[in-house]
Amino acid sequence: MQFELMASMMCANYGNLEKEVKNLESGGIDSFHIDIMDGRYVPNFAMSINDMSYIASATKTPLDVHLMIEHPNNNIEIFLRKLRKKDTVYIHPEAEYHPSTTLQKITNAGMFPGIAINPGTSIENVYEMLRIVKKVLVMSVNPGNAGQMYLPFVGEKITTLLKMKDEMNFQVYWDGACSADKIQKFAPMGMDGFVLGTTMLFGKKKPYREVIKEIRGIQMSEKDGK
Ligand code: S6P
Ligand code: MG
Repeated sequence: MQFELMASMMCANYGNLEKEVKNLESGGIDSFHIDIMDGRYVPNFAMSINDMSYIASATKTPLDVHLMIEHPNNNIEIFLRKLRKKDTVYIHPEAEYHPSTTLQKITNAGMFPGIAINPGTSIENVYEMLRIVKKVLVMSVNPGNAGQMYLPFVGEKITTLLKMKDEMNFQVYWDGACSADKIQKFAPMGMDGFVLGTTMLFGKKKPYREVIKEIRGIQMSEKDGK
């Protein structure tokens, strides 16, 4: 069973971002999750375009850019210019008049197009976009902050998406309050990856390598049926 692990960089220590990036990279993280917020679409400001550009320049590991901004179509080129072909850009369809136009821009620039689905948004609302995206980021907390509680009603939507993904050709990723029990339950069902924040990865007083190895160990226990 294979699944990707992404580090939610808004939870990193900005006192030494270079060291954080290197330690996460050598610890075996699969990508860097970059939460960009505008203080309007969500009531917070997290990472900036400068943080994103710095991380893109400091590592060859893919970036997973989660845009929590209104009308990204107005200025998405600013982000796309700084990214590489292997990077992913997620938009929130509710934040855009014509989300498929914005997704097309991401595709044309050579990045993987994705949508983020809020806890309160149904699959039916985004159904047509599932045909054109490569990745779906399911929010299991309301967008805007790290360190929130998992919203259990989202589980049913995730289960449905996992049943649809092969036929419609997209991958499904988890964002928000990811814990061991969630990986244990949803990875065997076909979840492609998990964003790790304060719940599992940051502030653990253990090297990232050790934490990531333990998380990958969850996969082994499942496989071995222990
Ligand atoms: C929330 C954001 C997420 C968080 C992540 C943090 O708006 O999109 O990526 O950074 O959920 O993880 P945790 O374990 O602190 O909830
Ligand atoms: Mg995020």
